[in-house]
Amino acid sequence: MRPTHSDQDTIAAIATPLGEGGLAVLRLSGAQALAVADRVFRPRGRTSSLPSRAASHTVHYGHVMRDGEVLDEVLVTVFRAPRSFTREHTVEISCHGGVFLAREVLAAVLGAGARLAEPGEFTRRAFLNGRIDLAQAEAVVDLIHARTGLAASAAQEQLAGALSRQVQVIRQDLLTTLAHVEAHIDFPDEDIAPATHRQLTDRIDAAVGHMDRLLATAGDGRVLRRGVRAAILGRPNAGKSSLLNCLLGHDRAIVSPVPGTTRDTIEETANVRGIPVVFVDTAGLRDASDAIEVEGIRRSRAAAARAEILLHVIDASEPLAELDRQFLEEFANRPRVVVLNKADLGPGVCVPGTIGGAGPVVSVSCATGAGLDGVRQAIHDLVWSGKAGGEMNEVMINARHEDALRRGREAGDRAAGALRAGMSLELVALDLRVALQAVGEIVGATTTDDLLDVVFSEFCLGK
Ligand SMILES: Nc1nc2c(ncn2[C@@H]2O[C@H](COP(=O)(O)OP(=O)(O)OP(=O)(O)O)[C@@H](O)[C@H]2O)c(=O)[nH]1
Ligand SMILES: [Mg+2]
Repeated sequence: MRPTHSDQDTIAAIATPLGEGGLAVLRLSGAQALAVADRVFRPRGRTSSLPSRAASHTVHYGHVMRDGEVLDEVLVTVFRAPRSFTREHTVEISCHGGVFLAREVLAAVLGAGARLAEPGEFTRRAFLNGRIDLAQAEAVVDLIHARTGLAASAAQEQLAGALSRQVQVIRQDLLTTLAHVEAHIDFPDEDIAPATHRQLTDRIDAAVGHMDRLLATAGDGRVLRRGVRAAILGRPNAGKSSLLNCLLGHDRAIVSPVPGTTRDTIEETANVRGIPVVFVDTAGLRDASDAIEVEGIRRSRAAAARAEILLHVIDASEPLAELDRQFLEEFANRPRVVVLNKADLGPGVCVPGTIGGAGPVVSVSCATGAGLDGVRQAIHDLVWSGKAGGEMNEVMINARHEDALRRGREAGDRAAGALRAGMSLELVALDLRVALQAVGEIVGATTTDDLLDVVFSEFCLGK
């Protein structure tokens, strides 16, 4: 949401999650942050002082007061502009946790002249004041939402400017080319020398190639941000729920020797070698007569349709059933891991060599835990197989960047085509400007309020 108030206001919010924590941190930012803090804070002890008299990056012990009463015992940290996240005067008040107390301290601060911050408004100010660019602002959200170490480190790279630097290289190539093209438009009598002409098209091609390499990271970015869905399928009693529990490391689904135990789908996320994987346990697939089971089976087929990866669980202690053959064929072209379960019951009737089709086949025992690492490895390999590696690995674009890059790439391609075809330089310049505009949106060099609203609406309060 767009701040309905001015960007000049001094804003405050609780920056820690509301709940029964040991501490809560309240953040205050704006031109009046020190004055507002002065009004609620009474320093205690010789080394503490009022925020307005404090040096930057110092911590002060004292009390938050309201109506002459001590509200809480706190530590106040002072950051003087421009040496803060927002580049404004910033005060952080660490008070005791608990929903009630933190809210009381916030109320005191609001009563002293600050207004409640909108979601993402601190980060929005950091962007507006040139502290970070838009891609870095988005990385703050990614970092907060990261569910695995790998996702967090990718977000950290983006926050540190890895994506922004690549985007700047692309923009620089486009800008230099545009400057050349415009110079020739201004002097229409001079023909572009063949060597210069080649240089210009080469440079646009380089920018387009660079955009392609960034676009290729979109899939990886989606994996790390949203995770992948893996549906666990198979006949009743094959051990699907047991596999889910083993992969999660705790008993989430009910396991029983009665076929048809799981009737609804169960979802839960686990960290598989750095990839957030949403495992979906489903009802066993068979020709059921009971109406609830029929509905359960319909849901498991739907879960399979929505999943990026299928884990087909087969009870290897029994001969391969007709239905398993059917599934093996039906899902042959999907990214799939065939899990031969119950390996502890002996060599098994059904062994890896007998399973036709592509894709990994792993023997496991959910009873003993043997082979589970093989399942994790197979999932990992399916997700990352054939993906761009090397330096690009740390840069993973999101859906907004992807959209901007597609538009930028198209326009860049048109510009190169027009230049090669000897079309009017005005047309070339026009497409270069469109490309620049699109690529600039990624870092916020070219923005609109609407765009900022979309980006910052993802944020929670206090960020
Ligand atoms: N010996 C052995 N038994 C297993 C293994 N995995 C599962 N079981 C047993 O097989 C039975 C069925 O397991 P579940 O995990 O409930 O099977 P399911 O595929 O979820 O079954 P439905 O929900 O009914 O479709 C239970 O009695 C489990 O204890 C295994 O690796 N070895
Ligand atoms: Mg089950």
